[in-house]
Amino acid sequence: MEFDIAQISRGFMLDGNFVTAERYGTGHINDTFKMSTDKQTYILQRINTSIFREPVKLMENFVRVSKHIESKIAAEKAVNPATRRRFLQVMNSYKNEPYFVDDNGNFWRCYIFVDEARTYDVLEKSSQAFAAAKAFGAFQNDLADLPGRLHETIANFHNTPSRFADLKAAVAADKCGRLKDVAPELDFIMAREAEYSLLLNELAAGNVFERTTHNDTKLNNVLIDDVTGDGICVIDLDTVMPGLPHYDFGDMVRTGTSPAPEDELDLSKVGMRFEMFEALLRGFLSTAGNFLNAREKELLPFSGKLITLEIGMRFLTDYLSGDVYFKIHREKHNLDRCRTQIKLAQSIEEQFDAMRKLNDSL
Ligand code: ADP
Ligand code: GN1
Ligand code: MG
Repeated sequence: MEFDIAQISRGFMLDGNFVTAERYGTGHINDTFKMSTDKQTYILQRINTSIFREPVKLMENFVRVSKHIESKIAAEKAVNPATRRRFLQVMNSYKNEPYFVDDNGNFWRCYIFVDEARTYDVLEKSSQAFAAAKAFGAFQNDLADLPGRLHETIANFHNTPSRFADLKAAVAADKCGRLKDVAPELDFIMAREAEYSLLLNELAAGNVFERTTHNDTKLNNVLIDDVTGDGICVIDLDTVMPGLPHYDFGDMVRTGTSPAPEDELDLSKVGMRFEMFEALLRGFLSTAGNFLNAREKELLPFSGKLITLEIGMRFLTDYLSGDVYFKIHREKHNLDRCRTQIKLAQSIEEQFDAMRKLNDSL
């Protein structure tokens, strides 16, 4: 293994002694390990500090958020041990900090592994979509009264016009000579420019409101309980910061409705499954419905299309820039990812009237 995990584990105040560790999960940004001592299983992560430039502030957010959620759960059910599985319990280092810096300057964090639950890269049934969306809605609801404002861990993270400007800059630079591969994808994205500022215009007009949102609600960022099927714990808190509820709902539509993975090569398998959209909508509204205003609700179907296009343009930008942001595991991986997003956006457009009708009826 490229890191001495046993050594790193000794930087944290853990229960027991290190036994084993393995790489874990399919995230594109951090390095994640499942690690066991003789007493307890943990998740250990190396924070990607070329992306998250201020890891100390990031961990300050992380702890504030997880403690706030813990307090909500405690208020609800004081002594049920199962409640310990519903938020991330961060382990402190021997310096009493919620992170550990190794000899090479790497930032590590560690929290308790939630047993008997798992994440899904592709959802199998609509009850999982309902459960996941309900959990992400509850997450926003729980954080509605978080005192103060969180740090912005990545500026303009869901600013679609700014992401579009980044794409145009990558096109102009064509640093790797890859522009020739991407004409249809680029055309599709360019043709929809007028839509990219819609949510920000609504925000500026005071029709929708900034809240504390997760901002990376990929469906594999919620743990689904193996026994009950409930969305037990929202994870991957790096980008929890001020945002619009639509960023979260949109990313659920992007990642929860297609039957194929984000990097599927056979595009005929990619599309928006209406029953999954319906389950996401019903699940999200079951917990977020009471704090969203009428206009915010009305814009939920649109957010699915917008965030799908936004992430599609980020994959394309990274492909053109030489794969410097998202981890890739094969040649053209980012282009493949971009293509699924375009296919999905197309499928959303085709079903958009029905999506809107359903939304209006709820
Ligand atoms: P990334 O930022 O790389 O996506 P995540 O924090 O989402 O990293 O973790 C990667 C994967 O590890 C998740 O998709 C999930 O399967 C698993 N995981 C993360 N935290 C926990 C936890 N506390 N308990 C169990 N599994 C976890
Ligand atoms: C990244 O870390 P992960 O894999 O959950 C990215 C998201 C993208 C997603 C695309 C900090 O999420 O914004 O939507 O990949 N996270 C960051 O799969 O950029
Ligand atoms: Mg993740």
